[in-house]
Amino acid sequence: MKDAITSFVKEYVDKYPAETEWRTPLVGFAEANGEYLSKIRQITDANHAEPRQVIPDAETVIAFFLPFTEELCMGNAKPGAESQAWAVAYEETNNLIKDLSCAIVEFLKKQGWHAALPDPYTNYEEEVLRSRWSHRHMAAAAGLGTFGINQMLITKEGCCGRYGSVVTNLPVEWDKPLQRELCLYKRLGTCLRCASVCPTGALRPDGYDRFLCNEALCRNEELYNQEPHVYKGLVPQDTDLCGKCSSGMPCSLRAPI
Ligand code: B12
Ligand code: SF4
Ligand code: SF4
Repeated sequence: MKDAITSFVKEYVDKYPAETEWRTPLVGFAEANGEYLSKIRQITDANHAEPRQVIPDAETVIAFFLPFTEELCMGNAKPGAESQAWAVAYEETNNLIKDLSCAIVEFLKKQGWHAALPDPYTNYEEEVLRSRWSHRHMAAAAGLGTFGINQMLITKEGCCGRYGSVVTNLPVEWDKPLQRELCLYKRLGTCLRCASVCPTGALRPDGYDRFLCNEALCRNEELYNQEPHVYKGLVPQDTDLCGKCSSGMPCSLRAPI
C-alpha cells in the first residue's frame, strides 16, 4: 500500500493543472501513536492536536513534501518582495495541497480505510501566529527531514517547497525520524546564510521571532501591491509572502550534507 500511495501522489502532482511546476514529491508514513507523535504536545505546545482527534482510530499520518523547481527557487533569491512566480506558486500549491489531500482520503476510503484531513487545526490564529497542526512535524515524524535554522524542514530534496498531511487508520511499516541533522549550522556550526539574508533579523542562530518574520511578510504585501501584475487574478491583493530564507540557500534544493 505504501508504494501504491506514493505512486498515486506522484502521478497526481505530475498531472495537476497549474502554471507552477513541482519536482517529484516525497511521501513519508509516520506512526500516529509512536514515540514522536505521542509526544507532539511536549515537543510543540499543549494546544497541538493529536492524530486521534482527526480520526479516533488513527494509525498512520501520511506526510508529503512538494519541492519547488530550481527556477522558481532561484527566481525568489534576490532582495525585496517575493517574485511574482513565488506568489503564484503559493496560491497554486495551497490548492494542490488541499486537492491532493482530499484525493488521498478518497483513494483510501475506496479501499475500505478511514482517512481525514487535519483541516480544523491547520490554520493559524493572527494573535499567536501558530496553528494546532504542524505539517512539518508530521513530515519530521515520517522521516522526511530535519528542521534547519531557517525553521524550514530540510529533506533530501531541500526545503524550498511545501508540506501537507493526512491521517488514516491504515497500518503500514512506518518510517522513522532521521537521526542526523541536515542543517549545516546545526551539524557543523557553519553557514547561517539564511540568517544573513533575512530582511528583519527574525532568524538568529539561537532562535526565530515569528512576529518579526510576519512584519516582513506584511511589508512585502505593500511592496507587491505597488507593482503591476500579469497573473490573471491568480494572486489575491492581500498575499503576504517572503521565503528568502529558503530560496538560493545551500539547503534549498538538496540536503547540503
Ligand atoms: C503560522 C505559520 C506561519 C507564521 C509563523 C511561522 C513559524 N515558523 O512559526 C508566519 C505567518 C510568520 C509564516 C511565515 C512563513 N511560512 Co508559514 N506557516 C504557518 C502554518 C500555518 C502553521 C505553523 C505552526 O504554527 N505550526 C505549529 C508549530 C508548533 O509547528 P511548526 O511551526 O511547524 O514547528 C516549529 C516548532 O515546533 C519548532 N521546533 C522544531 N523542533 C522543535 C523541538 C522542540 C523541542 C521545540 C520546543 C520546538 C521545535 O520549530 C519549528 C519550525 O519553526 C504552517 C502550515 C501548518 N499548519 O503546518 C505554514 C508553513 C510553516 N509556512 C510555510 C512557509 C513556506 C512560510 C514562508 C516561507 C512564507 C512564504 N510562503 O513565503 C514563511 C517562512 C517563515 C519561517 N522561516 O518559518 C511552509 C513551510 C514549508 C517548509 N519547507 O518548511 C508551511 C509548512 C506551509 C506548508 N503547507 O507548506 N508561517
Ligand atoms: S541556510 Fe545554512 S544555516 Fe540556514 S538552514 Fe540552510 S543549511 Fe542551515
Ligand atoms: S520568511 Fe523572510 S522574514 Fe521570515 S524568516 Fe524567512 S527570510 Fe526572514
